[in-house]
Amino acid sequence: MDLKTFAQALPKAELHLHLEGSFEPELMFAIAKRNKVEIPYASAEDVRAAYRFSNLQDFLDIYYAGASVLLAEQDFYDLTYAYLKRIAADNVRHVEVFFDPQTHTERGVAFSTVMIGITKALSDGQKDFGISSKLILSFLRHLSEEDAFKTFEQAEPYLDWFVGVGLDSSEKGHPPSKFARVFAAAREAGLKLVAHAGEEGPPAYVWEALDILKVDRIDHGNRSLEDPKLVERLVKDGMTLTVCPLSNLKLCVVNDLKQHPLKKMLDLGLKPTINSDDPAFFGGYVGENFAAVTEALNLSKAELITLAKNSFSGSFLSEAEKQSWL
Ligand code: ES4
Ligand code: ZN
Repeated sequence: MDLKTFAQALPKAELHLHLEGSFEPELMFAIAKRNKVEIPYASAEDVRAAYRFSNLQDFLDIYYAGASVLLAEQDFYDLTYAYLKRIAADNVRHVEVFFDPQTHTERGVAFSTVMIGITKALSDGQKDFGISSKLILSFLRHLSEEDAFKTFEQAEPYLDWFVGVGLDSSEKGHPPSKFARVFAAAREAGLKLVAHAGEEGPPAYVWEALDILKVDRIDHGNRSLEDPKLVERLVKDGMTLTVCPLSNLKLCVVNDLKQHPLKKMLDLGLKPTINSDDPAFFGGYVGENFAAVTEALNLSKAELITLAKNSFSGSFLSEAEKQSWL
């Protein structure tokens, strides 16, 4: 068996996936049509042709525009179910997915509509594909902390429906410390905490995520490698990094996958995992991310096994559930 086939067949978890980023153009068109919403493209191919980004913000502008066709519970269900159906083929057995409620509530969609549509699909995904799942409510960091607090209040009746909170969207100029109080409130409520940090932002943002937000995982974390003291800290804490290779390539965080820091992270004793981030926009689901780095970085069988194990050990499954995969 070649290494790419081996990687594809490994049981794995995905820990960094934005549901809105799994919105394939064909489904976008179908939902736009049934909701009678106009989109400024003639075809799915046209949409794909627009997916050329030179940085995170370029992508986010198109990502929010695409998400604007999502209105009804069925739309959120279809989006989520399509993702689960697709990743069953990559032998993904567990997922911890982000959703961005503010992207929808800002447009007048009820919080409950988003929540119910997504969770019904997650439950059917468990039944139909045997994929277990957890949901992470992600705050948009370009909006205010007050806005994040409002979202957290709307989420309070649903505290049992999600495992934790995250922080995404435009990183530069929006340091983790901006959300210190709302993360403290989430921690008080017993939730897990994660934050995007060190994707485009400096190592200082990773330090803030650790020391001020007190996160349980770092999403991306690439730029941590610029600071040896930070690397030392992340190793000492056994901190999981949810790394997204094809995303990094598409958003020009790296210029070439051969220069991707994933292998260096493994060599330094860090705990990276491989994830797709926004697969419909970045050219591949988790299986394609595994295949791409296996080739570009010449990963060994042992490294692939470590990466798959990291995905379960870094998850928010119970210790007993983790052990069943390790
Ligand atoms: C995102 Cl790649 C990335 N970075 C930050 N926020 C995001 N939301 C969706 N994808
Ligand atoms: Zn992300």
